Amino acid sequence: MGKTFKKPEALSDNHTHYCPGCTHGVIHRLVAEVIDELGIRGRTVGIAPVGCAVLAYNYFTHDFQEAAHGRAPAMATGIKRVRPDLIVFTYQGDGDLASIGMGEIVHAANRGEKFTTIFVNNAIYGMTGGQMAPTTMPGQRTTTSPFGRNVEECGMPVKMAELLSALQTPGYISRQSVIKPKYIVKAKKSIKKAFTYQMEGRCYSLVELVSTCPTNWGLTPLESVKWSEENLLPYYQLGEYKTPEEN
Ligand SMILES: Cc1ncc(C[n+]2csc(CCOP(=O)(O)OP(=O)(O)O)c2C)c(N)n1
Ligand code: SF4
Repeated sequence: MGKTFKKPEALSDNHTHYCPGCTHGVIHRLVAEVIDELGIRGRTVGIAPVGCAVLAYNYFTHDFQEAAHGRAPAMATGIKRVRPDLIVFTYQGDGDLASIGMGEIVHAANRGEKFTTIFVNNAIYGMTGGQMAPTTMPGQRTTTSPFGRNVEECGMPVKMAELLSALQTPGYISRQSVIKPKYIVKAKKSIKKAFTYQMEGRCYSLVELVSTCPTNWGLTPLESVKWSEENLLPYYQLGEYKTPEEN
């Protein structure tokens, strides 16, 4: 009997190190499916972040580089400028991209660097044990905000898709989610669009993906989906925030 469901060629056979209910694996699969469908595996380079996805290079069968914390956009800029024929993407968490790497991502997007960013927003620092991130929700308890995020002291959570889409330089900026199948279908379409714009040499592209971190949220995988849908999605509204056609 033929296989009806198989692993994309862009994904390796390695066993995952991600926690049960973590959406990093779902996002890896979506990226790999898009790479297969676009036929670009032989010329794709991913840039791994510092964060739980630091080991992303173990899961993809195309080339990968590792960047210092938050510096993936600088590495992607260098690779893409030297080899514009390559398809380059950074894979970054919210601690990596919106905290230590905030300057890097804003300037790369503003320069209109022609690579793609996959931005995983799980509202917390996962790898280091659950500290508050720029994206942590008001009142959300973390190891560094044990009484909940205090917006008087820390401000409101940073909305990266909105912030980057305010730049005048043409780009593709979208926010999707991967917590349920109905969101995953749209997320994949957006990731494919982002890579396609890059293939056409059009613009910088970023897809933010509202995710989960059951381990550091202290919830079960199912509770995490519910918490994400009830607390993150009303604040981090899904949709396409900027398209190159609008510019
Ligand atoms: C220069 C530097 N500062 C701090 C750290 C510690 N550190 C490692 S991962 C991380 C945060 C990761 O969080 P996020 O980017 O949200 O990814 P997640 O683990 O949630 O996927 C931090 C602060 C580091 N490795 N290097
Ligand atoms: S700590 Fe959180 S982000 Fe990291 S693998 Fe576990 S669930 Fe995923």
